[in-house]
Amino acid sequence: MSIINVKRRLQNGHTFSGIVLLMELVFLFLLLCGSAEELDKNNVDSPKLASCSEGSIEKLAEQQTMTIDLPNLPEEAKKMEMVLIKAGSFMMGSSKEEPGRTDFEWPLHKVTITKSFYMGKYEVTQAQWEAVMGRNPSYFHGKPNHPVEKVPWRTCQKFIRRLNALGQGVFRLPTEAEWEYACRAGTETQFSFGDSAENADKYMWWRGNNKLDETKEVGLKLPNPWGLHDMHGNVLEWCSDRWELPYERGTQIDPKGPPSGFSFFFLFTNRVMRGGGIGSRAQDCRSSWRGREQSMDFHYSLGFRLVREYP
Ligand SMILES: [Ca+2]
Repeated sequence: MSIINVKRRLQNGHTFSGIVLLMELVFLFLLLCGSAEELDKNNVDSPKLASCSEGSIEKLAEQQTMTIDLPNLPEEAKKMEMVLIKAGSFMMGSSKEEPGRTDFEWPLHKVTITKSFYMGKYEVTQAQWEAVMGRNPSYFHGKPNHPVEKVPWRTCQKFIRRLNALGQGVFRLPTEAEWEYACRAGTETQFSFGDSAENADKYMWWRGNNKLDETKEVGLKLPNPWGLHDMHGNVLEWCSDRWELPYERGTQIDPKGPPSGFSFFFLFTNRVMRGGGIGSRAQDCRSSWRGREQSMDFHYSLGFRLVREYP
């Protein structure tokens, strides 16, 4: 780990356990004072996806992409674009023989996604966050088309509530299964661009091509087969699921993670993050890689992308 990396981690709380413990004590105080209801509003489980009737299926081909109109987004800023991801099945996780595999990855198993959904073509940018929230928390602030970072999972829920209030659809974080389904885009290789990291520079920002350990403008690298950019690398991406250790499991239908769970500090749940980031090794940007952070944690290489429910 480089000196600059260590310095940023100390500044930005990648493992700021002391601060988290203090915040959890504050949470406990609020809980005792009866204020937990407000916090519970942030603890949004994966909501049900919108149903997709047979009639509406016919419209899928006509609505492969859509652009979300954010009222306060500067004209020159990158628009919030969504790509239609059609329902289907895939093999989630990795085989035990896959190079670079970690014990946190799911064993290979079949997953069926029963409802089509829209996925963000890019990670949510600083300008998009600011248009909705009125401020920009990013460590690399002042770069409107870079991904927003330093956004705790819980604050992302606040962003999503405000976005939903604009009346342009129902937005949420992707489930871990939706994220991997969209990342793989029909592929079964280590990356959506193959098994070799030799081509990684064409498709992702990671430790190997980002010596300064800085985020990059979204969409500069080639997309995956379904048109999504930066699924591998740039910022790590929050998913809606609570963290759970992997185990052998049979076929899953729309898995959403465990209904409850607690972190080491017992109050704030660990949530799943995917895709690797600017400081990650290539193998930690593979489609099946998975990691976790506490829902109040934040980091300069941890952001998110959105799902918009279909239609
Ligand atoms: Ca990413």
